[in-house]
Amino acid sequence: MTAPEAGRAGRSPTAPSRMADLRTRAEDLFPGGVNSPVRAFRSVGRAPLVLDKGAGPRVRDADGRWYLDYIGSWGPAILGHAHPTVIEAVREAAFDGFALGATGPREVELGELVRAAMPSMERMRFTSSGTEAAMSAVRLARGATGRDLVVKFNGGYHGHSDGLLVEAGSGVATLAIPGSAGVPTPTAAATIVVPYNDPDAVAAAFAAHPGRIAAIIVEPVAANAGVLPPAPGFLDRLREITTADGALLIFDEVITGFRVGPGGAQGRYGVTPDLTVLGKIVGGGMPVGAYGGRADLMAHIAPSGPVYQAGTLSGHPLAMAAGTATLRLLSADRYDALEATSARLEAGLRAAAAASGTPVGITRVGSLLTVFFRAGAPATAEEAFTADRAAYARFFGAMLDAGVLLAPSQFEAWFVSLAHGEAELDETLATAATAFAAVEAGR
Ligand code: KE4
Repeated sequence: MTAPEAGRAGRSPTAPSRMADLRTRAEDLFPGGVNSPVRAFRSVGRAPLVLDKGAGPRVRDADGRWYLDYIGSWGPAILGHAHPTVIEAVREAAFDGFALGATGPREVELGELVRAAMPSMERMRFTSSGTEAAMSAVRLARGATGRDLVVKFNGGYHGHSDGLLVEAGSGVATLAIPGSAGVPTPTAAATIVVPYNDPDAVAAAFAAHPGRIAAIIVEPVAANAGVLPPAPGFLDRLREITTADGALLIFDEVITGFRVGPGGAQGRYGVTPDLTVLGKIVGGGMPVGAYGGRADLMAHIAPSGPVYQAGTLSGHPLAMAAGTATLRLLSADRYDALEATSARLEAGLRAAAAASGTPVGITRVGSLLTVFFRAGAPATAEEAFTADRAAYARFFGAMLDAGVLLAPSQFEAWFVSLAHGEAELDETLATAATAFAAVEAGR
């Protein structure tokens, strides 16, 4: 697919802005004018974009301006936007009707592809979002172990279910407090929040609550505090600690699944969780989540067992078709290509920042990366949160004005796709050089 011409598509500069009109109407309909908070661009101080089209590595705003895109729908668009093979798969499925309310062949086909890629998912269940999948995996862990407490990491995000929208308590092993209005204190208190990449803090939490923790849920590569790679041996320690205590290890691979390798983070790092949570790429950009793992654990899920979980549109045939078409295109050599592109992007960004004298810490795992506006790469969320958010906002704005769209938050990832080629990287790096200079000019 050739990238369409950047710039405004034949729109007169004096024509009324369709994007402004849509933005106003959206603000009259949705809180913040958005259906998910990060889309509001609040942390970068810009008016949010309204996007009406994606094609390969680019997206178009409602006024016809194209941008080189590194949001990638927050992860799913690993092939680039509107891949023709995926579109055709969804189109073909649509003629068979939409959800028919029973198991269908397309669920079976995608489920077998997922299990072939991640054999630890001996049994699974499709849902309609990552939140639903993570929430269900935690309920299953509690139901299967008979234990109530769950450990998560500071900066880890697993969707917006009450028990996971929490903040760290006063001490390392203390019970959490609500991270959102509307989360009951007793619900939050069933979660313990510890620092990422700190195995001693995890061990302390288990020592303080022996035999009471149902599971650890972890993003094996943290990507919601910006990208934080697991420290060497960290994931292995989590496996050891949970096994020794009789707790379960849940890998939230909503972002890393099919992103950091064909077998996800569990394949990349060789650590096998008891349960895995998926989303994003597994649905090819359609609403799909999944959770699964050891057959003996999944046997607790209704109707086989007493842990209830359900969903009207779970396994939706059009979503299954999009996921299947996407995974079939993600052959192993495609990850080599993503790695080469992403490594060049990282090196180019590092050089551009150095040339402008901008202190940055860049982290990367495969085609996930973050440019932190702080000296040195952070290892924990606490360190990541010291980044200069105002500098990031200036960088974001300079890139956006030059036609390169990054995540509107310092604490998200750049998502590189297979549609980002040499020309796109050249454009990105040339723009970044100017944007870093703008950051310095704004100090
Ligand atoms: P969804 O319910 O948004 O499909 O998935 C929740 C979720 C679960 N686990 C991880 C590791 C996740 O990153 C997410 C959602 N990711 C965010 C961006 N980091 C989605 C963007 C948004 O909230 O709009």
